[in-house]
Amino acid sequence: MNKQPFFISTPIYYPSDRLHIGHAYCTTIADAVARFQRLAGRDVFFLTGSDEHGQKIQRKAAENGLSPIQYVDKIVASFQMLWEKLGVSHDDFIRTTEARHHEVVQTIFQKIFDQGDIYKAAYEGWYCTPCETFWLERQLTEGNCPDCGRPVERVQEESYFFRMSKYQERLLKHIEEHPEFIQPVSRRNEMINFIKQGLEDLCVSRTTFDWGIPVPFDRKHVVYVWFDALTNYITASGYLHDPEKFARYWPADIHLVGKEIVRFHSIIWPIILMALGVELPKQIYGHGWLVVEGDKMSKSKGNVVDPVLLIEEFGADAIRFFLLREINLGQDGNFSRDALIKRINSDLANDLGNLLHRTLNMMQRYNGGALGATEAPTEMDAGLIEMAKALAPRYREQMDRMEINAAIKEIWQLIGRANKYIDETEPWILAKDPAKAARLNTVLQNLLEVLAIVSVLVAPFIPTTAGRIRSQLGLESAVVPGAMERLGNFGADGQFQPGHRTGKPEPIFPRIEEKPEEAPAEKPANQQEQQPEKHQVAAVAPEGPAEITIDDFAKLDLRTAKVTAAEKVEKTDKLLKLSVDLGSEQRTIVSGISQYYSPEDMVGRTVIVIANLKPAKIRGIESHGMLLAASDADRTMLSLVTAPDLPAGCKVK
Ligand code: ME8
Repeated sequence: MNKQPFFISTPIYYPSDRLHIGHAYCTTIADAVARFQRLAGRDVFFLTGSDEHGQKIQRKAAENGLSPIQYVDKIVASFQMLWEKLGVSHDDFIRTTEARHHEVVQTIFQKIFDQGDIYKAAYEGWYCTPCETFWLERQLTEGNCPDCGRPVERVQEESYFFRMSKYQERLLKHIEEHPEFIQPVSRRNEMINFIKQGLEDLCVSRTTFDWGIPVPFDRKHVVYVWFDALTNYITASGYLHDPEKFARYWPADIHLVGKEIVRFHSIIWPIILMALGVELPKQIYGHGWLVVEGDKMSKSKGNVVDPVLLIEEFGADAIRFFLLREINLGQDGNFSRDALIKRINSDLANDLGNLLHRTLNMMQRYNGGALGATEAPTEMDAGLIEMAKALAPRYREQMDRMEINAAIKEIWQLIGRANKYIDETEPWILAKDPAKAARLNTVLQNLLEVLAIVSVLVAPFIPTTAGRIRSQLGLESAVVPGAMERLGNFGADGQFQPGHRTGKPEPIFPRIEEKPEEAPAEKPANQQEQQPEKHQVAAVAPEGPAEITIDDFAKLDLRTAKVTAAEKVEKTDKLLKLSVDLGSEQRTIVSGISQYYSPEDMVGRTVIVIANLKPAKIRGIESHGMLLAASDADRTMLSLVTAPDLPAGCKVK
């Protein structure tokens, strides 16, 4: 195999409780990086797993009336189910209770003991069980754990100690000589300061509980859970059991971890490896924390967000996209339902969804779904083509630097440019003139090329959607490993030749209605005619509206009208400005249907209009009348009421 190897890991999570959106955040980042590296042609080993030993787990199991293994089996199954639902593409899931891992931990503990770097002594100090961390008196903050702020417990036991102090200078030198070793740079500086204060030898065994890996030469002791947990990275990459695999993937390229455990990974772990004579990982990347509505998640605050429920409500790709797009990797980020819905609506339903829908709709309407003969591109196409060609290399650089949200922004700039290109090239006008058929097909071909590039580049972030886009484009749905290589070839691969058939346009991300309680800026229902962002036909409440008489109905002046021109209202997601012919007069109507109909879809349609609706100013445009449309309860589908066989101006009764 001559592909370059790439090894990325997540932390192995404690199965003390079900995972929340913060854990899903870390694993989603690692998954996006792993998928990107596969696209870039690397041979990826992506590892995640569970950290199952220690006092915290033993206590939790007891509280639940279960043995530790019964307890962790249940919770680990929920981890695996979550990763499957979230579309996580790990190559291995390591459980620290597996025999392969026990063997490695015992082997290395023995080796380090034999060489004199582990020794026995009395320990007296403090222990934070939630963090599974030893602290010295002077390190406590007002008597509590300096990391999580919770109370610590006094520990007095005979223990084995790991001679960390011996390796302090070597580690410092390594960090100083390898600026990429700890990232981002703020974490690196913190670690340098921490080490310079002096490293104490680390207590690496416990005797007051037994849920752990026994010390091989002294069975009263179990191995300290962090010594056990960190070792997972070499167990899974074959240190003891598969030397060929180990030679291939080790050292790891990135241990991705939350900022609170950078210290364990960039101090304890490298020193264990130095003691073993094993190369150090290339990088420890400390990502920021996800807070919820500005607040740290905690059970006591009742603000813990369950990723499974979110996935069930919005779909995995939407959640993945939000986490990857919204947050700068090294910094803390905020999760809010409101921001999630806004992001789905603006980027996925609107920008990406519309580009795909408009393009495929035009392919259907003008070409019956098959690309026709094209001609040479014009100057009008050059900007789009250049931008598309330049995207893949820029994206690759950003992804290599772990600037994930910047890479996503870059793709969306191309999507925005392509949407604008449709407005500039006006395919609906080209379609009216048979002499312009080749030009129309060139425009469509360019749009298909852009969408194909986008489908590859978004695959690390929204893998299911990428496949759906590709099948609608009439391409192989899977994005193949190494697919990035040819992306700068705009058009040269000839995947969209005359005769190429595209599929039926199907919405990839239905818009989500922002409920009034989530979007207080919205107006009350009795002002709906003034409220352009709402669809015209409200879903009928279960009890139904009040009865009306025929005279009430007669008050409505419903008429057929032909749409003569249509355009998007600038800086809005939902609005179209329509010019309609009512037979006797021309009107302008602003309608909130842009996520269902593109301007070119609208021109030529005969719709039903409430003609005697009081005019209203919508985004500065006087709108006179309203179109009738039907939609399902959650507004995933909306269809205009039309009268295709009638001329404009007919009365609807
Ligand atoms: O620390 N925001 O496991 P753990 C972002 N078993 N990320 C978060 C988060 C939040 N609010 N909350 C948790 C352990 N995480 C050890 C690791 S590795 C050898 C052993 C993520 O279950 C973040 O990546 O407490 C953090 O480092 C990890 O979950 C901690 O998971």
